[in-house]
Formats: sequence, C-alpha cells, structure tokens
Amino acid sequence: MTAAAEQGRLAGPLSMSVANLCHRLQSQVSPRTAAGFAEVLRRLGAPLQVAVAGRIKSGKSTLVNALIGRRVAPTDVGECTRLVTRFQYGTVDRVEVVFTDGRKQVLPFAADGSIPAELGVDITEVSHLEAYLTNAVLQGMTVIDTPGLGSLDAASVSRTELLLGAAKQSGADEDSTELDDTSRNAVAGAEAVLYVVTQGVRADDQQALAAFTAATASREAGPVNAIAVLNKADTIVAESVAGSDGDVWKAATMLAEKQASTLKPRVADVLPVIGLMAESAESGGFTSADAEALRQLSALDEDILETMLISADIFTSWECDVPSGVRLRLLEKLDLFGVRCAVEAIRAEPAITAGALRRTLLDASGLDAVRQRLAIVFAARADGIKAAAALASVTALAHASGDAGERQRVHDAIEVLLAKPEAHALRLLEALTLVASGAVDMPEDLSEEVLRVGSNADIGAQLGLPGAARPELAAHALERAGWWRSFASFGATPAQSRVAHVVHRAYFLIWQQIRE
Ligand SMILES: Nc1nc2c(ncn2[C@@H]2O[C@H](COP(=O)(O)OP(=O)(O)OP(=O)(O)O)[C@@H](O)[C@H]2O)c(=O)[nH]1
Ligand SMILES: [Mg+2]
Repeated sequence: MTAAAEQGRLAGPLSMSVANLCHRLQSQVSPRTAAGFAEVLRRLGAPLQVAVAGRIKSGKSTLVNALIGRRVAPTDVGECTRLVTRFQYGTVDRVEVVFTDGRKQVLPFAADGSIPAELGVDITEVSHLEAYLTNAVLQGMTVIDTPGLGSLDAASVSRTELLLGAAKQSGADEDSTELDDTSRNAVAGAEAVLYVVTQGVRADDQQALAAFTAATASREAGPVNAIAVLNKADTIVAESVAGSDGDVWKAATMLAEKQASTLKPRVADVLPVIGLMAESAESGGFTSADAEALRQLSALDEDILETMLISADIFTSWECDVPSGVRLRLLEKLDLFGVRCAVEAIRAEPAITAGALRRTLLDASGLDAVRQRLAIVFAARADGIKAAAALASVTALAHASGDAGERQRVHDAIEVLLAKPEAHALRLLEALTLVASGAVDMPEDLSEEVLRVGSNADIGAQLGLPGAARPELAAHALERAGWWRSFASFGATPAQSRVAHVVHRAYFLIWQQIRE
C-alpha cells in the first residue's frame, strides 16, 4: 500500500503521526517488536473496533444484528454464542474460523444467511470467528460480538476478557518473531465498547467495564469510548417504576437515567433500547405476512386482545383465527410489547402499509438514538481513540521486548509526538473523561460546553451553532477561546484550570481552521 493510500484511511492527523512514528521506529527495534508495529499500523488504518459486551443473554447478538441490519449472529443457543465474532467490511460475504494456532478455515453460512450455530470443529482450538460482510455500516466500524460475561463457562469468559483487554498478558519467548499475546491483543482488542445491560445493573457489570477501561486506549479511558444501552426495555414492568405513569418507554428512560449515574464514570450515557424489535425491523425479519397476522389480531375484540396480551402463554394458547404457530412467530420477533405496539399502530391507521408498520416498530425500538450516539460520539473521537490505543500498544510492545535501549527509543519518540499540535486530540479526550466522569467538577453549563466541543465532528455542532455562517462561527470560536483562557487564569480550581486550557486550545484551533 502506498503511504498516501494508507493516510486516506486513517482517522485523522493524530493517527497519521502515530503511523509515521511506527514506520520510523520499525527499523530501530527488534524483528519481533517490528512485527508488532506492523500490526499496530494495520489496525490504525482499520475502522473503529466496537465491542458489544455485557452479561450472558443480555441481548448482545440481537443488537449486533440490528446494528448491522442483518440477522447474521446466532442468538439464544449454539456454541457460537460462546465465541468472539468480529464483523468487518468485505467485498464478498465470508466467515472464517480462526484457530489458536493461527490456522483459518472458511465456514459456509447457514441456509438463512446466518453463521451456523454449530461449527463442526473442535471449539477448544478456536480463537475467534472473522465475518466479512458487504453491509455498508461496517465500512464505518467493525462490530465485535462477545460471549456473555458472567457465564458459567470459564473459557468463553477468558476469551471475552482477552478481547476487552482485561486479561494478563503472558511473556513471549525472546527469539521468536511470532506475534505474542501483546501484539495479538493489539489486533483483536476493542477500542470502544457498547455495553449492554438489562434492568438492574450488577456489581460485575461495573467490574467488567472497569477492566475494559483500565486496559484500553488512553490512560484514562471511560466515557470517551464507552456507551451503554438498557436493553429489553419492553420487558420492564412500568408499574414498578414510580413516576412512569404506567408507560413502558418512560419507565425505561427513567431507569436508564438512574443506571447512568451508577455506571458513570465508566460510560457516557445509558440509552433504552428494544433490541429484539430493532433486529426484526432492520434485518428483514419482519415480513408482510407478519403485518397481515397483526392486522387480523387488531380486528379482535378489545377485551379479548387485552387478555391475550397478559402473557406469552395466553397469547399463543388462546382460541383465535390466527394460527397459534403464527402467533408464536410474532412473539419470537416482537414479543408482547411489540405486538401491542403494532396493533395500536394499525388501529390508529387501519390502512398502514407493512413497510410503514416496520418503520413504526423501528422508531419504537430506540435503535436510531443508539446509532446516532455511536456515529456522533465515536466517529468524532475516532482519531483520538485509535491513536491512543495504538500508542498504548506501541508502549506495551516496547516494554515487552526486554531491551532497555529499545524501550528508551520508543519512549523518546512518543514524547516528541505528544508535543506536536495534533496531540491536542488526546488532551481533549482526557479533559472530556475528567468532566464527563465528574472527576473534575464544573458548573453544569460549562460541562455541557466541554462535552459539546469534544463530542462532535462538525464545527457548527461543536460550537452549538448548527448551520451558522462561517464568520459567525469564527467570531464565536474566538470569543469562547478568550473566555476559557481567562477562566483558566482566574476563578477556576487547579483541576478546572487544566481542563480550561485544553478547551481554550480547542476553540483556538477551530478558529484557526475557519477564519477568513
Ligand atoms: N423481549 C425482548 N427479548 C430480547 C430483546 N433482545 C434480545 N432478546 C432475547 O433475549 C435472548 C438472548 O438474546 P441474545 O442476543 O442471544 O443474547 P446474548 O447476550 O448474545 O447471549 P449470549 O451470547 O449467550 O451471552 C433471545 O431470545 C432474544 O430474542 C429485547 O429487546 N426484548
Ligand atoms: Mg450472543
């Protein structure tokens, strides 16, 4: 690959500097460290690696399917749910089993286009699965499905921990040029995490997130590269949440807010979502036959339907014209809440098309908000996140080499890089983490401003003036730069002052970029 082609695929100026650093150092280090650098380089040019993690059966694979827009990850049963699967962009659909000894074997897809639930190989020898799919979403990010944390199966837990960066790295033998665990981790490890919780966050949720944040990206990762979803929002009993007025979505939103305060400083946000409805609506699972069955159900007497919707058992066993097998299928795709949503939509608009009904279900699932969050937050920060992860790997590789001279050369090169203007992106991430996690206390309007500047890719959005003309944006950026500089000097605590300097610089760089 030419340098220009490589640069075109990098997330931004900082990633470019880190790539240059790797190229330069490659000739000055041992062959094994150099091989590790090659992996770091490869990874810098790849889309952001987002791991979907969480407790067993929290709905991770379902959400992965919804995000990709295809029912490809097996859910519920099968040995695949015990494995890490990386979904990345490819020009031809293909799945490979990667064995721990490096061997690869192509797997055929199951008849329904998903990864087969049983692989027909010795699973104890499997490292992970690589799925290459043509779905466009994957051009922007690689999605990594993980086995549930808190599962009883120790092997799958350790595979997930390795991926999340929590596992201890073993020393490699000195003269091999094979990739050791450190380098392999640099390839397989995740850079950002979408953490799936259900009602009731437990202590091990926090532990898992803590392990991830301690081991990835920048020294103080956290809300910068992790968001959480409260999945299965449809199963929340609204009556059990005070103030929800019996409304399921409102109850879910309130619970999510409560969980956000528990999970901070680990995640930026907790968004309610109904993965199952999102998956059915997005992956072609919801068909016009389903819409027709729902139309028939909506014609039933109101009281009868209310009774049927009390439980899954009653719903499928009640005497009614819609065959019970069809009702079971509806439950599998939408569960009771989704069926109720659909029926209400049909009653409100009897002529609604199957396509519009699908859209209604998608809207009710909350998936759009999750996507927007992923796009805005992670895309805007990809340069910093990827560069920080790469620098962490470079440091770990130099450290693992056992050669003091090599370690010093790498250390010096990193020091030089950190003094460059583009390293500002790292400081901004750090400032964001400090503010978002509450480690540095700020008046609310100021913390909102810090988050806005650090979380958007578009200058108008960063400045809170979407669509404004360039001169206005430039004037505003300059005004805020001045304000934050004086805040840094007067009236701020030392911790606030450090953040304020970074924000001042961020505004100043924006102004430089757009001044006439
Ligand atoms: N009602 C409801 N069920 C859901 C939702 N999301 C997932 N499920 C169901 O929960 C079960 C587990 O879903 P999976 O996606 O396999 O969960 P997972 O976290 O990948 O499970 P493991 O990989 O085994 O840890 C399946 O039966 C899904 O249909 C949801 O939003 N609502
Ligand atoms: Mg799964």
